[in-house]
Amino acid sequence: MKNKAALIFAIALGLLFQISCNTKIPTDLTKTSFIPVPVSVTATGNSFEVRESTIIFIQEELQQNGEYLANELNKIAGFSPEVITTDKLPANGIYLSLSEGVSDLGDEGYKLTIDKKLITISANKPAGCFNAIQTLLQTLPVKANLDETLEIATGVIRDFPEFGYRGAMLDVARHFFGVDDVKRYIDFLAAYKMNVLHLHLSDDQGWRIEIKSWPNLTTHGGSTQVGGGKGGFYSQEQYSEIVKYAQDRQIMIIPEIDMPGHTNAALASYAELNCDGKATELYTGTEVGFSTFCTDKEITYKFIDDVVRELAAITPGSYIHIGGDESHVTKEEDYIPFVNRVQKIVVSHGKKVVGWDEIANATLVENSTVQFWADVKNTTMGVKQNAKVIMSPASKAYLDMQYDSTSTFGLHWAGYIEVDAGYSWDPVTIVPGISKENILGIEAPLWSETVTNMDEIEYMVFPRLPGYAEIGWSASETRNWDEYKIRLAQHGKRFEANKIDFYRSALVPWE
Ligand code: TNX
Repeated sequence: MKNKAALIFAIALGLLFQISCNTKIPTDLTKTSFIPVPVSVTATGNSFEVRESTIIFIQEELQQNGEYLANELNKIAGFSPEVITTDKLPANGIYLSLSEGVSDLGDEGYKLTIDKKLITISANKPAGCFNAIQTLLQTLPVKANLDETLEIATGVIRDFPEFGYRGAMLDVARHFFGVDDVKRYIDFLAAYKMNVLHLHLSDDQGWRIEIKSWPNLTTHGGSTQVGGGKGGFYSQEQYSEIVKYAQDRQIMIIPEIDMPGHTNAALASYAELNCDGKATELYTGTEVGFSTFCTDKEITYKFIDDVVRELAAITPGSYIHIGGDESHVTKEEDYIPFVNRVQKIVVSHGKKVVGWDEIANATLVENSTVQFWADVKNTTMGVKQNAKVIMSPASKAYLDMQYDSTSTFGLHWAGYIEVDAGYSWDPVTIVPGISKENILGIEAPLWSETVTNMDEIEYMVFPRLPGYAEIGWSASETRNWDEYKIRLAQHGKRFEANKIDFYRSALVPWE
């Protein structure tokens, strides 16, 4: 009997101890593992508690942000705070505002002030407010236990990005990924304040966007993929749904139609696009550089004009990507006038051109952007023509490169990219002779020859993506692998809670 009482006492004590450990209240904001690391974090030693009764007050223009935050808090805590529009600073709750006094923080910067009773977000634009919300969410668990109180350490964060372009690419042509997968990919980007998703919509193996004036592109050209699966495509309606989902998360979609090479899916769908007038067979292999549009047929340009017109009409972002890479079977004397003419088509539909670095061999029109992936000479040539550059060095930023020789998926033609190598480079010094003013920012492309489903996407993307986000957001002098890997390790439990199938690199001290 006495023993039993002692046992109960011991269990009770143990429980109490566990509860008090679980509910340890955070009071030092500087201890939070933010990625990307903010410009400045100051702690004030107290804490704010998020409760069911916490109200989100918003200025009118921030409706979207307010609803997003309420929805995210619902996912974490199982309750959805009320969102109320007001112009007056409230005494309690969370207040999202577009205010003066932060003009030095730019379009995407923000000030986040956490006091005992009130959290205030001040930004110049909704994009800044959205970024502040991501910072705030990183102070909370991804999913709270029922008995847990949601406490946030108090303090002040001032923050703004180093580069305006922080992107990732998804190749939906080699393997097709449906709308829900793309939305999940967008959520990954949003969580780390990335603001561009480049969709590689066409290649030799598949055409993935409905073009109403050329319907065979998708019915035939979209009907397979690498390895011979059934492929797929987005209707224009589905594409618009993706665009809207991205827009609500401050992410711009850049659609790519790769040409004049990487075009077998189109060439198989329409015989008249081939120089010999014969449609090619569909292709399910992984070779590159064997296909080309017929650059001296007029119908080719009528086709491109139709495609770009329809695509521009459903793309609110300012860019159309024209590919231009690895056109090994297009003669140089054909490639250059082709790119020159296609740039004009894009501009005539009100969009700016982006192309892989090869397009710098042509005469670039004003506002064209060159995406560096492999060739320093091309990129330098682009800058000499006043083009801006997006940095996607294959040996550093390609999400389809294997981590090491034991990786199950991925390629290694540009080398292995362990998590430290993916993190430790500077976009400004990667191409000699160009400077920061020439660079829009960075993009990490995921090519999908070897990647067939969401789990495999996640394995290649995590944990490298947060590192690319930090390279785009945080100044190079503030970045240091030994310090970063500790913060990254803390995000392991966030990946787990989000059911992200990530690569547990031995270089990161996961908990
Ligand atoms: C090169 S990068 C390509 C793609 C491949 C990729 C595989 C670039 C502009 N072209 O067609 O998918 O390598 O890593």
